[in-house]
Amino acid sequence: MILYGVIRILLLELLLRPVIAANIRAIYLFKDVLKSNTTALTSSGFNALIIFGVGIIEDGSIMYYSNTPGSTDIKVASGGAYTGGDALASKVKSFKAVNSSVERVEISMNSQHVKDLMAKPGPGTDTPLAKNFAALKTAWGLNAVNNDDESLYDVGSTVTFAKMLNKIGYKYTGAPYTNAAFWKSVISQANQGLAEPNLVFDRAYLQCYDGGAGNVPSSWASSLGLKVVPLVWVTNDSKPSYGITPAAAKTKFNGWNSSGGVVGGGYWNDFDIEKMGTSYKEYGAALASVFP
Ligand SMILES: *[C@@H]1O[C@H](CO)[C@@H](O)[C@H](O)[C@H]1NC(C)=O
Ligand SMILES: *[C@@H]1O[C@H](CO)[C@@H](O)[C@H](O)[C@H]1NC(C)=O
Ligand SMILES: *[C@@H]1O[C@H](CO)[C@@H](O)[C@H](O)[C@H]1NC(C)=O
Ligand SMILES: CC(=O)N[C@H]1CO[C@H](CO)[C@@H](O)[C@@H]1O
Repeated sequence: MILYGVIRILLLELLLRPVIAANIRAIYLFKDVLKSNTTALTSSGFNALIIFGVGIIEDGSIMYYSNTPGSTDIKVASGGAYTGGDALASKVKSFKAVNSSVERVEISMNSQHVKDLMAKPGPGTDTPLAKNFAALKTAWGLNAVNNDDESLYDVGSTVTFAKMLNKIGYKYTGAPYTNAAFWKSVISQANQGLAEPNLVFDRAYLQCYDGGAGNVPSSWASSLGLKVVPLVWVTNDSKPSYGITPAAAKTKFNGWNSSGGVVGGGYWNDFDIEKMGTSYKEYGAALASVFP
């Protein structure tokens, strides 16, 4: 009896552990990471931070574009080396410091120059582009590259790029708001023949605000063949009608959780929380209550 009980508990633990560990609590960092509140970001229960505003230029160098008044654009990797400076490197690395809730840091970019560079010089790991991504990964302690493509939608070069990044240790993720057919193709081709934990494309952060306001996470999960992480936009003065309070976010996350097809939730974005003087703690708690 006792042995049976122990085995049952062990089995239950094994069954539940992956589910519990899989809950994602994400926030996009729109504000310059050197200016945002790191203490709040790492102590409010978020386990995934996604740094917005990274981009590739023609020669394969990588930029961190400023979206914050008073900040300047910084070339963070070039010629196969990290060029972003020590302050930025220690800041990004500190996101996963001891006692931080953060387990994963991603950089988010659009598709600029990806198609050209995948054609020439190609996806080799000895190209300037690949070496730059490898150098940035080491300097910042990165886990994944997030594709925020909202215009090009070229399946072939996107899959080639995702596989190149995976060879140098990155996971690949997306931030869809529309064009499910594109994302479905990218996900199935990038992950062909692979299963967890070896997926190349392992997360879809689904925009459920602005152009994606009508998105239904459970339907997207079925279309993509991958559970999704629905995103809402925090209270803001840019497009106020899409902003929601922590209480309203919790209600949305609860509803989506009941319908299935989700593995967590997240927010667009930290800049608005600080600008509007709302609370990281409250937004974090809303997520944690639905996705512990
Ligand atoms: C940053 O966040 C912490 C914890 O939430 C808070 O105590 C602190 O006042 C904030 N700092 C600034 C400059 O807003
Ligand atoms: C981490 O948290 C524990 C418990 O609160 C504390 O004792 C320890 O000093 C913290 N470590 C760091 C590096 O902040
Ligand atoms: C979220 O959905 C799962 C699966 O249906 C369920 O077990 C869990 O209780 C739900 N969470 C909340 C907070 O309702
Ligand atoms: C729905 C919502 O809370 N939107 C807010 C976004 O930010 C502006 C500026 O404070 C508010 O007026 C809106 O109510």
